[in-house]
Amino acid sequence: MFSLALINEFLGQPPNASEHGYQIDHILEFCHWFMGALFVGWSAYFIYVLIRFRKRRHPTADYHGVKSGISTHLEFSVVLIEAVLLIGFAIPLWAKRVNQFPETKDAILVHAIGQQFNWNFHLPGPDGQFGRRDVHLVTNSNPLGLDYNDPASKDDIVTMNELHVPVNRPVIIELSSKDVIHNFALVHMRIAQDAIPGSLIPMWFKPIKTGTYEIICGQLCGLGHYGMKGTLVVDSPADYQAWLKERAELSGTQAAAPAAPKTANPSGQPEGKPGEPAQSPSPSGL
Ligand SMILES: [Cu+2]
Repeated sequence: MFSLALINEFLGQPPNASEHGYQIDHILEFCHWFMGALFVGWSAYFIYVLIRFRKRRHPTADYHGVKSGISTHLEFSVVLIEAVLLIGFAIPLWAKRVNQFPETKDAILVHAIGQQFNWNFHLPGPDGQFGRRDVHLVTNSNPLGLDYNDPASKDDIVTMNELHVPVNRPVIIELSSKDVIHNFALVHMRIAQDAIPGSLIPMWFKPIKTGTYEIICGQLCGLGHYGMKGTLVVDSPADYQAWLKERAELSGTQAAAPAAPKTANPSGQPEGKPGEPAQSPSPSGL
């Protein structure tokens, strides 16, 4: 098992920090070893054929070829192993990730909204309710269009490129985008998901190690794509509470300043759907 783990490290995979990540790593390890064996096997066979059927030894071509069925058996075995990997391991693992979500009462709920070229995070604050968002309220200082006249918004926490979560608690992220397709990738958590304008896509993971990890955009989304990075901080429960308190105080002062004028929005949608393009603040990560 130890030597198996080495191939992931050798190929540059950062250490896993999520509960389910070990399952992903095992599949990756097996695939890497299997592909390595295929590479060595096919390469050796190629060299053997080059020597065995060289022109000097066979000045005239043999139009009947080799009659042995060994290559058919070999190819069938490869197809069989690949089918077992896909149907027996990869699809069930994927299905578990997308079908078996944790109870929302046990989980940390976060909205993540991609935009060229930043990740915005919206947390519901102590009341557990996400405030109303409206695309018409989007400004440079209010990138999510949070409606501060909505009582549920008062304690909401909005951050850019920085997300804190507590260790050993499931985190459910509802993902969307304000402009183009991005990809919210947490490599250390072994999880990635496209953020698509007009869609709200859930994903989840459970961090098991405290630390600071990178959030990247895994989808080429424009000229500043390379700079679309954020930080995921997995805190101890006490540190997480301290961060929440600090952010809640900050957002309280933001909410107190009536920066957002009330606009006519008869639809009263609970959340601004990010389908319409909104003006983006200048990219800070560049
Ligand atoms: Cu992006």
